[in-house]
Amino acid sequence: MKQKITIIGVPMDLGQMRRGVDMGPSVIRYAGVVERLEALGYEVEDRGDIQIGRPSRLDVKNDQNLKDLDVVVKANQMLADEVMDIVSEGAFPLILGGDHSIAIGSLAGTAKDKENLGVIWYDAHGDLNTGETSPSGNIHGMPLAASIGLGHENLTSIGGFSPKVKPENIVIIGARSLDEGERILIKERGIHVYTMHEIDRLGMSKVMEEAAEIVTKNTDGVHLSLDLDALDPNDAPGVGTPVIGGPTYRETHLAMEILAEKNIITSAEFVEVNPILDVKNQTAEAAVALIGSLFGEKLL
Ligand code: HAR
Ligand code: MN
Ligand code: MN
Ligand code: MN
Repeated sequence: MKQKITIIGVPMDLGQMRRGVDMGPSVIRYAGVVERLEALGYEVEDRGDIQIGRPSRLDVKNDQNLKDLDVVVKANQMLADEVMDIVSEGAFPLILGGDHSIAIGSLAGTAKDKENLGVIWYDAHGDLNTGETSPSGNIHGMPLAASIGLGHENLTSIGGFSPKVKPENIVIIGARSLDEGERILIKERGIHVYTMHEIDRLGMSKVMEEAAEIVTKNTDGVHLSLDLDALDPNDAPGVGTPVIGGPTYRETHLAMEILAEKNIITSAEFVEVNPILDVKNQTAEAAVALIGSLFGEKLL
């Protein structure tokens, strides 16, 4: 029997400043995520969306360089509870974003019952800022820092425990835009990073082999956090912070296929799809195709 997959949507767009990414869960559904997984023989439950307490105004609250902190915290706490419940039912949590600030709740939920969670962070960015180091105050640039216990206490304490992951169990893949504070942190904490340089040099296949080994060493589960802005903007234009020179759709497919073969992923999220910025739902369709590959879809 295949493990049941439970989908939860998080229509969050307050972790950054470009409106529209709150529609991500909805367009990923329209691109056929449930049907795609059912065609692979999975039982799929869609729990619908977390209710974000969206402020009716569009002016931003910004204390301590943490924009809309309270709403982001509240939504992440709800997500953490929901993910814990999914895990307790024995299902695979598949989380649809929403901006990347929701990874704080995803990781709180998936790390709760685990000794050591491994994390694959597939992203153009490091998301290792805190209010002190962030150039933007956007919380979607901070979830990985919060998950290793750094930053504002309201962010680090989501789920009622901290840290969620140890730096040595994290692998960032696809990085090509890192801020100064993030670079220092990566070196200080020994976070593994495969930048575009390593992907160019070693090839995606070797990078994924090495990454899989790192995240499974001394861990009892692996979360995949896939930010669609990791992909080259030619292949995934519908994102708020595109950075040129990323892995292609094909290379990312290969990455997902390797993870499927190794059968190591125990929870996953696909974030940052923004239909307002997209071209004919291409980015949502890419997300669904990648989800298919992650769950073992093959041509023959
Ligand atoms: N590093 C920059 C910041 O903190 C940009 C972050 C962009 N983040 C995301 N998530 N899209 O990866 O503001
Ligand atoms: Mn239940
Ligand atoms: Mn990100
Ligand atoms: Mn990113």
